Amino acid sequence: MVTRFLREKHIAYVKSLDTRRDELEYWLSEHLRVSGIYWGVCALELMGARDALPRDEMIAYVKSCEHADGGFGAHPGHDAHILYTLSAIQILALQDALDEIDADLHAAYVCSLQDKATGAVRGDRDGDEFDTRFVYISMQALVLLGRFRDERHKFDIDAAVAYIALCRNYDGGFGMVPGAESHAGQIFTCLAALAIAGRLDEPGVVDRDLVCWWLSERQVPSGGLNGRPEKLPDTCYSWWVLSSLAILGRLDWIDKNKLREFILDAQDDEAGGIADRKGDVADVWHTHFGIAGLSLLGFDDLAPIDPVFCLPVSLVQNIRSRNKK
Ligand code: GRG
Repeated sequence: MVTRFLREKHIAYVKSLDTRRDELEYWLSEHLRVSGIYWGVCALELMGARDALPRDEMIAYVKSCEHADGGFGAHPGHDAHILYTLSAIQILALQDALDEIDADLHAAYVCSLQDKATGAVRGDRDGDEFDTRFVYISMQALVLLGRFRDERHKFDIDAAVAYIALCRNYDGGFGMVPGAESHAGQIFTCLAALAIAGRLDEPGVVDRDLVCWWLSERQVPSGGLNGRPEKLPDTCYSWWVLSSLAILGRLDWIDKNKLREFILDAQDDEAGGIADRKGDVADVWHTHFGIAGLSLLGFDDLAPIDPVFCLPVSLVQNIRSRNKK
């Protein structure tokens, strides 16, 4: 059983990811490369290793994924999608390089994806996939760009909140679209979107006791958290469940020490990185969300993370004070 946080190994693991170009996995993950960089860079920042990756090269790569009519793809030549647009903007924010892009261009792209009749947000211009993830992503992207509640960009916050309310279920949770099963990941996106909009207390939307009961029920005897009933625990829910509880001020509704044990035991004690659970192969997604969970729990001397933005608290504070000016 691994009982110590392996900081140096994880830093080395994240740094190694970009040098593995001879491995099949590197090429198989091209479709989500920009998000992979956000996960890696954010994890490094939480571990106090901001300079571990080459900044200029990273910024140039992100900009090579930019589309002239707004938005970012996952890799150069890939279509723009809201998922990668947020990751690109988050990386630039983490590198203090947001002034290298045209904020109005990307804010216009994000706003163009909202269906003003329902408040829902589609993932890309050509598709018809709507998902509560995209509502949250639009709001976070607009805040980072300094264009939230900006008269030049029409994002209908009331309609978005009404759409989220429609996605609420009888068990207090939220799903991907109206009528879809509650899932911890979607609960995070809905609560975080409501938090950004300042509407967590919207009448009839968030039943704090009920949803926090549902979330705390996600902890299984091993200490790990699952994303919905009867599913296996997975390190990434150390973020989706915990951040939701943190947004509602109920982090103490789970056993923190047992969860830490579960996350630490999923570490690869040779090559570094964290897996979904003990014995599985580590990857950058679980490494990031495992470390983000430990940060929320206040363990292992990690930089504090903001539960709404999934970015370091210090960065979110800077962005908020910049937006106030
Ligand atoms: C900036 C933190 C941040 C997020 C951006 C992408 C996104 C917005 C949110 C994703 C929320 C979400 C739905 C997370 C869950 C992802 C996941 C592990 C899905 C797996 O679902 P299943 O059904 O797995 O395959 P289970 O665990 O239910 O068996």
